[in-house]
Amino acid sequence: MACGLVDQKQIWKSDHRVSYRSTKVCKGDKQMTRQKNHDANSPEAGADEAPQQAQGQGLSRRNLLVGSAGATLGSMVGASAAVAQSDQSGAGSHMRPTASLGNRIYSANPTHPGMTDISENPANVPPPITRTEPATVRIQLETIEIEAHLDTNSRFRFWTFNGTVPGPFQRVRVGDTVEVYLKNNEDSWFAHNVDFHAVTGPGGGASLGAPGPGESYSFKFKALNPGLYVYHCAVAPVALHIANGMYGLILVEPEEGLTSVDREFYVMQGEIYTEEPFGSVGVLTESYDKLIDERAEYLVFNGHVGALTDHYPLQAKVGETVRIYFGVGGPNYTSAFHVIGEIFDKAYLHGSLVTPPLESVQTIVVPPGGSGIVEFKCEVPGRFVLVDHALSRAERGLAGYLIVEGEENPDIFSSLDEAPGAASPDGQE
Ligand SMILES: [Cu+2]
Repeated sequence: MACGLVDQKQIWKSDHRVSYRSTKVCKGDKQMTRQKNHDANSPEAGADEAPQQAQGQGLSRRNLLVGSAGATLGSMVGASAAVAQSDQSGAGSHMRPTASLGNRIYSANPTHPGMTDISENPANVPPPITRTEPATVRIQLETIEIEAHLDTNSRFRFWTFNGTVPGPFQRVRVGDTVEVYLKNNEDSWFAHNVDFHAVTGPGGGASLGAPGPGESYSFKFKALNPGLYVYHCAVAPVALHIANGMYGLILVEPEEGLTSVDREFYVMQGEIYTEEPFGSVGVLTESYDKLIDERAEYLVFNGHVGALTDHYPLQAKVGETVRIYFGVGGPNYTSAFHVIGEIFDKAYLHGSLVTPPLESVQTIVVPPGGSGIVEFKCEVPGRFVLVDHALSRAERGLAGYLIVEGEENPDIFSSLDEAPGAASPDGQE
């Protein structure tokens, strides 16, 4: 089918009360039929017809609201995987599964066998820039819509840059000329583009194009200001494109670069709005009504529930320094980013690298479309939980782990209770 100007509202959901501008889209008719075929072809087609609350999940989560926050959050994610396990086996077991179970589930993608998981590995940060002169840097993005696991027991059609949420971390140097080449995958249903907050120019680059499926566009910009910036799709309705996963970070290094640290990580927070309640089973449907009412069902670090607990926990060793590049794709919720059991030795608020960092900070506030950089030294081993300290959101999926391995440091942290031979309270080795 040829590309044409199509009303997204009709394609995407015919009974919307709200109207928004038409957008150039190809293969519009294919989309309606594809959704049906897609479900019918799925091995889980029966379950897909009527997503339902996973039995026992609500109870499990309530029962876990005891003990330390770290134990609660950790158990919560384990419980989620346990529900999926019982759903698949019919055994009804609520035993805590191993992390490898989560990996296996997320790796099974019946509709896109070549794609295993949309979560971006937080360790995927390009190395620091060592050159001392400006250069021309090419950024290649492909917008890909892909159905993948949202939780261990549900799937969702994510909209992505390069197949991951968040999209790939970009690293340039102030003064660089950045060439952006964006291709929209031919199997997309919608038009997409990109707005880099690091751009000085209309729309951050989004005003220059909105390619339909199989189309491309490109632009260039000069990186004038150092800092950590969000990028996102800006095709209307922009909030929907962001909610479905179209966001990432670009770091513009200052001339002198950043201080050296042992580990750098890339973490982004987002909301997902589904018609079905949190914890439902099957292929979930996006909800425009909940989106405009800002009533998210899921909140996630790096794309899906469990991404930074089951799948890609951050890992470091005692004595190492850690830097986290943190951003909020949103589209709507401001984050109170906190790492339970750590203090940020330095916090570059709002991603500013020309303003001196705050020192010794517990929690940073990061608005949608904003960022923050935090640095700290890992003094003691253990499991440290990444959260938005608006902690109700942890019950909707928003948690990650930093696993620090190494020698205990009792001068800094130790129990005062004598408990020879007893396991540690949260089950860590
Ligand atoms: Cu988009």
